[in-house]
Amino acid sequence: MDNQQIETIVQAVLNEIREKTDNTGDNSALTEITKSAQCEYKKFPDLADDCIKNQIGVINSDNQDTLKEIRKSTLARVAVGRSGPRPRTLTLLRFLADHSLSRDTVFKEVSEEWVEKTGLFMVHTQIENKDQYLTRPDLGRKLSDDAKKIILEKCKKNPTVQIVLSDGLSTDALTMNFDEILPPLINGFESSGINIGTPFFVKYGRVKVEDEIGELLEADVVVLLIGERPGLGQSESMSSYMVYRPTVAGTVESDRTVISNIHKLGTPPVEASAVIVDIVKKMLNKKTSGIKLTQ
Ligand code: B12
Repeated sequence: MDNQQIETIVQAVLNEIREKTDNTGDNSALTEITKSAQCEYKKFPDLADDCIKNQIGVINSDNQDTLKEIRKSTLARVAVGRSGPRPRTLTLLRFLADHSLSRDTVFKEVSEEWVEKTGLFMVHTQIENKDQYLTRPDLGRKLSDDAKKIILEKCKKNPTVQIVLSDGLSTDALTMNFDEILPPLINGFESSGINIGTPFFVKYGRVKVEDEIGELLEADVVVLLIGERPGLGQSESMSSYMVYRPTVAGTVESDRTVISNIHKLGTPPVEASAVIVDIVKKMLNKKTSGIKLTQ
């Protein structure tokens, strides 16, 4: 469904509500919606309000408290009720709102101004634009020739840990978590006496690009902070993919260790940075990563 169609549906629903209100002289339709969402009455409820997000739509249930507990325990669309065999309008609108957020964060570009503000330098993979990023994951796993040159020019060689950031599949994951993940991560490594390389940003990156970077810089461990494929209701989630002495030809997926779900409602970024430092120390100690680290 494209944005135009979503907007048409939203407008139609709002018009219908307005009509009912005007014709009957009361606000019963709106009251019903906000009541079912257990929200304070508002003429046009904001779909981003917590009370709308956490609505219990099952009316007259025997056990509202249990439903509330279930609802609180997950972002999944449970206990939203129904209207006959269909979802309620409010549930559908929330679904569409979450869907748009997820789509937006995949398609959004990380701006050059943002990168400049962070003080990082930026390199590109072999991808030229977002469409190509989504259709050619293989090119997102390789650095462009320019990128290789810039990295060799600007980065410290042979670091113990090389930190790399990338937009991946969620621009918001990077921009929303950045301030709370990179500084504590650097502090954590520094206070453990670990020699860190020069952190930088890879535009249009895929996970495997970390292997080429590690090989190029001869790093002991590469920590890649990258935007995850967004889910419905969570579009700011970041992952950390960590690997010991990676090489393009030799590293396989099971050599990586991953922490996912890094965002304010999952593993908060500050907490994640402490976990990453611990894992990296273990990697350096055992001289391995991924499945072998757990054996
Ligand atoms: C897409 C996805 C997959 C796809 C990857 C296909 C692809 N080419 O993208 C498929 C279905 C193959 C997959 C398989 C697995 N996945 Co998966 N996957 C995801 C998902 C939904 C998104 C990942 C993402 O956005 N990556 C970022 C983009 C930019 O990366 P990319 O370069 O395009 O793709 C790479 C990564 O996705 C990576 N990857 C994907 N899953 C996993 C899991 C592990 C352990 C590792 C090391 C790497 C890895 O492999 C891709 C190729 O390099 C996450 C959930 C999440 N919220 O992150 C779970 C997630 C990362 N997967 C998970 C798991 C457990 C697995 C499997 C081990 C499941 C299994 N038992 O077989 C396998 C391992 C596959 C592997 N690569 O080694 C867990 C990891 C938990 C953890 N902390 O260890 C997650 C967090 C889901 C979860 N909540 O349980 N996965």
